[in-house]
Amino acid sequence: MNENVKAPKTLTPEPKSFIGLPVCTNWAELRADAVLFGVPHGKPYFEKNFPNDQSRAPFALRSASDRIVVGADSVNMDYSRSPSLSKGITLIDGGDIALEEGKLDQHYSQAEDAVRYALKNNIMPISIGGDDGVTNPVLRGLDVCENITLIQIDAHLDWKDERFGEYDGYSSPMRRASELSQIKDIHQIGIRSFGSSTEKELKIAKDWGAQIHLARDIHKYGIESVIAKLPKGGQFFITLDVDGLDPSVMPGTVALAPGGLFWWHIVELFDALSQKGSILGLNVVEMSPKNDLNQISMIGVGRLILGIVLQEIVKKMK
Ligand SMILES: [Mn+2]
Repeated sequence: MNENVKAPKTLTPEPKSFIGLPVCTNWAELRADAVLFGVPHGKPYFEKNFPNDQSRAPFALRSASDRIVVGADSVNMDYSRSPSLSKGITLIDGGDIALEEGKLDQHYSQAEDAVRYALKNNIMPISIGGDDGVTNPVLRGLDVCENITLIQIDAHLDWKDERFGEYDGYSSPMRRASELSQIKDIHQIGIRSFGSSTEKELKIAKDWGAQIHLARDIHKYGIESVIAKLPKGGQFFITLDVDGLDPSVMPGTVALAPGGLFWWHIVELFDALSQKGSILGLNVVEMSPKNDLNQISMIGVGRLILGIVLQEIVKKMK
């Protein structure tokens, strides 16, 4: 277990905090049940691709605040008051991880520090990318915990060892995860696309024991077929690449692939994780504001975040 726990340096959230939450950029003073923070920059494969549109996602998500929840109360206010943010739950906007002098290594290590610092202090980390490269440091920061079941929602397998010499890019997060001692098992949910693995990597993933749940099977047999395979009493960490969802649900992404998960699939999956065990935290990546449609992807992601935080923390308070 890593004992080297440091608070990250973060910047004031722009244009305003997520759903009007209180802001804390000095994490040494952070007291909360959960903290949301941006990690705008994944390591690019080519310099010309930096920065990318995904790096604007924390800004775009916060910009959609007024359409995510009203009065920071219940997400489902029209038909259910509970769970509710007014029940003494502290969710804080922790700002964005800084990018000092363009140093991506430092950006990554601060993202790692942020996750580690939050977990060590019993605060649920909610990291907002950035492209899927961001997932690499986020998962490394989980090393203050053990026996984690990693839940990856994604159209892509992401088991490439490296691409263009980069080992920490957006095609490698599951490969890097498989090397971490804190990751006990991996469930890959919504898989249906191409580009982040070949037959060789697929074999490596299967040999390692990754459980691959194809989107096609989920539509055929229901999300219950996935839920049945998740460990009871599991300690789950969710990494959500929004391209795992169907483009009709989440158009605001880059690597669109037909046939993805629908809204209620993901809601039921998250509810089941909370019922079966505990959710350590959430990482959301690959949101692309320029491809979004009337902010629907940002609204969806915002509501998923609140759903998880509220459900999980209300459960702990009982
Ligand atoms: Mn993907």
